Amino acid sequence: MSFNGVVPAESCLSKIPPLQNPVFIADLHLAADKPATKEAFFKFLKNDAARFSELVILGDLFEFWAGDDHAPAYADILEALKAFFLNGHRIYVMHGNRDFLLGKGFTAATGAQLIADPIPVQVGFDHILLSHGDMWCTLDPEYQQFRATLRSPDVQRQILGEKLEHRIALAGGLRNQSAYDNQEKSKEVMDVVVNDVARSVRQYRTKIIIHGHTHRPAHHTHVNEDSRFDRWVLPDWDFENGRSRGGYLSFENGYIHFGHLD
Ligand SMILES: [Mn+2]
Repeated sequence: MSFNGVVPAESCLSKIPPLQNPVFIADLHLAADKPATKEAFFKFLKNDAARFSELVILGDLFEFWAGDDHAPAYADILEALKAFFLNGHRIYVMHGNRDFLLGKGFTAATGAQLIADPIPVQVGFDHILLSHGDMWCTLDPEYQQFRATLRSPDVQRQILGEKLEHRIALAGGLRNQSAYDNQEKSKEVMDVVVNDVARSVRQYRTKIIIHGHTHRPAHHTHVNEDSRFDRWVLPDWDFENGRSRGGYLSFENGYIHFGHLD
């Protein structure tokens, strides 16, 4: 069976209207077998996100998404997003390296809009560059090659032409391989290369970056010879087995803040 529709790589907006009052999250890695993390997300939508006009998800909302026909496995999450959307919030979702196959079926089910990686946005009076972050993990050329392949529309068309079970098996294999590879790789290799972030800062004429992916939440101020920029890194989420790791970034009254979940 061949897939003739518009593939996820071709479904992302590269420009969005200015954000008024956004909240940012990333790397929740939601899955059916992570009930506590899902519950934390539902609580976040009700208690924390409700006061923001825009919810911006910077990749890896899902542990893995094998294509929009995988949606029934995540029905409760899609419903929660749809309810949040119907309450008058805008939802923007960026592809991560685990859910790069989110497409038109996902956006139709939730009211969310897919955004390109990276994407410059105006927030209040600031210009901010948003990214999942893995594009700057350039000390790992193998990973970058792999990433480029999976983001190619032709490759995506081919993958989505496979049966769902095959895609789920493929994704499982990739995750095991990546967990194995990551054990072998040094911490440095798994982080972003600041010089490459700085290049994007110059290209997009921004002073503020928000990204996820590295699971190293922090606020860095980087000073180069000719430039200075702020890099905010989102936390990943994990509430299983008594853990309580997670959080968000918000932009309120001209300031970016880390927000903690109750
Ligand atoms: Mn990631």
